[in-house]
Amino acid sequence: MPLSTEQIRNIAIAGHGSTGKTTLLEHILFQGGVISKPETIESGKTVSDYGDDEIARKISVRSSLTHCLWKDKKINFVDAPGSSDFVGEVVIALRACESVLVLIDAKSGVQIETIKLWRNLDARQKPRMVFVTRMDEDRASFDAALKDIKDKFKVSAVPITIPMGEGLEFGGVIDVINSKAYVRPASHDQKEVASEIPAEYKDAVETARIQLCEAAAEGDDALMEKYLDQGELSPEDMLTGLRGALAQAKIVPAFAGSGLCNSGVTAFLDFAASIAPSPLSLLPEEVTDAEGKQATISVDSKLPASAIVIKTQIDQFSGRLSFVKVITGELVPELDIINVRDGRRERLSKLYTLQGKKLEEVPSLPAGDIGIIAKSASLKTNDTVSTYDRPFAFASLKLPTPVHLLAISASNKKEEDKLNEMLLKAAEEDLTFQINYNVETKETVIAGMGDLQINMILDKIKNMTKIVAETRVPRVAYRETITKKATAEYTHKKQSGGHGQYGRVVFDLEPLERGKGYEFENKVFGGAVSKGFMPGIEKGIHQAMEAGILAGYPVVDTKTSIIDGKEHPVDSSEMAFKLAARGAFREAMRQASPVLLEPIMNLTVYVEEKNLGDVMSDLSSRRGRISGQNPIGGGIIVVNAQVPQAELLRYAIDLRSMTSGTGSFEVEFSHYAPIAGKIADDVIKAAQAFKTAETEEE
Ligand SMILES: Nc1nc2c(ncn2[C@@H]2O[C@H](COP(=O)(O)OP(=O)(O)OP(=O)(O)O)[C@@H](O)[C@H]2O)c(=O)[nH]1
Ligand SMILES: [Mg+2]
Repeated sequence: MPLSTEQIRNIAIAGHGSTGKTTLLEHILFQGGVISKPETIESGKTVSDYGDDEIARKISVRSSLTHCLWKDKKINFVDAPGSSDFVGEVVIALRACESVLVLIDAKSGVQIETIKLWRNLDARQKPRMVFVTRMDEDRASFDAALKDIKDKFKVSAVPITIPMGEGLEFGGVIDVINSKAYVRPASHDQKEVASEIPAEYKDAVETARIQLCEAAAEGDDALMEKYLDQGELSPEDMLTGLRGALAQAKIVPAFAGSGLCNSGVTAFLDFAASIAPSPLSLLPEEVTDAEGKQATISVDSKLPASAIVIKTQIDQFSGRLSFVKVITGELVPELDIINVRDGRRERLSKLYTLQGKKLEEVPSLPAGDIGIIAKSASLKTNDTVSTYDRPFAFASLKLPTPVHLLAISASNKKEEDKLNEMLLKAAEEDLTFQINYNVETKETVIAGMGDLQINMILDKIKNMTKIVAETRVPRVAYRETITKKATAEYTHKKQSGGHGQYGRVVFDLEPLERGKGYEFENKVFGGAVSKGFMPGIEKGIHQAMEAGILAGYPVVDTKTSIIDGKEHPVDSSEMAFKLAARGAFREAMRQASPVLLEPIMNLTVYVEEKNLGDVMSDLSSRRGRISGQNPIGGGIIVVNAQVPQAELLRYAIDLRSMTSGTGSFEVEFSHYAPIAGKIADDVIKAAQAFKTAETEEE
């Protein structure tokens, strides 16, 4: 029987780096009967971390899709990486899943990436559960972890399981709802089996049960009445209450366990299969139709088919894989769909699901499911595929803007094109990685979330193609402008023998407001220069503005008025006036007190309270102007500042080392501002040095 939407559960596994997400998932897949032997990160053979780069570095780099069947449900698990460099992959996992299992290390408690994740989940009103893992390790404490959650997030997580012993004494967990104990298996490759609750834990279970009943009744008036009347709730009532409260993200169920010991996995799966939100409980999706009108649409299997491409992976063996989340109807092989982005029609071929890297063909993908369309060259991440007569597009992934910029070139100049091609491919797979050519600085600039992500991309390219890339701090796109009005004249004259050249112009040059760019006015009276030469004159001004007289940066925000000039009946031409205009502009600029302008950025820094002082004094040493600092919960302060771009070129790395990896930031262009003194002199010197180097190379 094909799967129905009601049978599907999608759960993202996320949390701070190295908490044990991939290890827990491996044991979920083992307990769920997908694999017969669970592997470890150290063996490099886990289902989820299968990429060469993941195996080599022993970390997750990409979100991977797996699933298991449990109690007639198909539970899709999307295992997200924990490092902040791969936050784009976390966004993909959250887009695909109705609920999130947040992993917390029982020794370390809530860590910074988890705080950031939680904020993200709050913004999306995403239901979440927490799994306090690594209970087997020394100093592990379930209660301390729950207290940390309460302190940092101001919510009480309600235990669904409680541990039997902790740390080196950790002996397994008790499922409070179903009143079963699961003794920690003797080794991680043995299955968990249920047993009676040991007498010594009866009281603790009773306390946890009361807490659960209260949590279940809390959001449901009828249940609350029943609970107050009868003093307890049946397991069925408890499940109903918890299901409703979790779907609305009103409670946070908590589990204890250890991925590596295969402990606490069964109770979690039982809970997930019966209580985790189904796709039908998803908040309605926002859509935009062809006329730009906004609407919403909910997951519904009876409507025509529509799905969003949430991820593109170009796999060495399987080719191009488009991960889709089906929202309405059903995708089936041979279905004719429209790609809403360009209106192109396409016939689907086979459909798949994934277990890590292993493709498994499926007869259909129902509404709510996550699956794979393979080898479709035209599909891109964020595309909507649809069989609607009047198709609409789903909202795109909300990805952070890459903040770490590097100029890049191939060590071997002949490989430049191939390198660019590979970088473009990488950018297609990872939307938090971008590549652009900066015409002002004449550099190819790549942008990502951090060094780790960029190095992994470059390593992969090197492994596949042998191309070695060189990266360096990118040049800043300075500009030049003037600060006062000036008048200048220039005559271009070449009249020695044959057809000569003659043009003379007199210019007024004046500053314009910042951001106005360029204006030109013809103020010539009495036809001293004919109208026909004006286009040539404007071309000359443009040419002069491309490279200013201070350091060769583009000139902006000036108005040039031609007030007089002279032409020759035979020797004047468009070319002659172009050269005259260029000369006059440069001369006028020289007299108009030219200055350099530098880009100023709006910077938003997220930092833990304890690092605030360091971050603030560092910002002032970067010529930053701080405009605000506000606590946003979880001990995190947001600092807003305006800082010159030149001071932020290595900020992704510096902030990390200043805050032991806990700080993060966002940055966007604000405006151009003048610079003077030593700072300007240094820019001019650097530009001259660059020009000399360039000339020598030629
Ligand atoms: N003792 C113990 N070690 C664990 C447990 N879970 C994971 N580990 C170890 O912790 C390390 C990190 O585990 P991963 O499963 O890769 O953690 P992760 O959260 O998936 O890491 P990223 O995806 O890279 O963020 C590995 O060395 C695991 O063997 C656990 O329950 N107990
Ligand atoms: Mg992992």
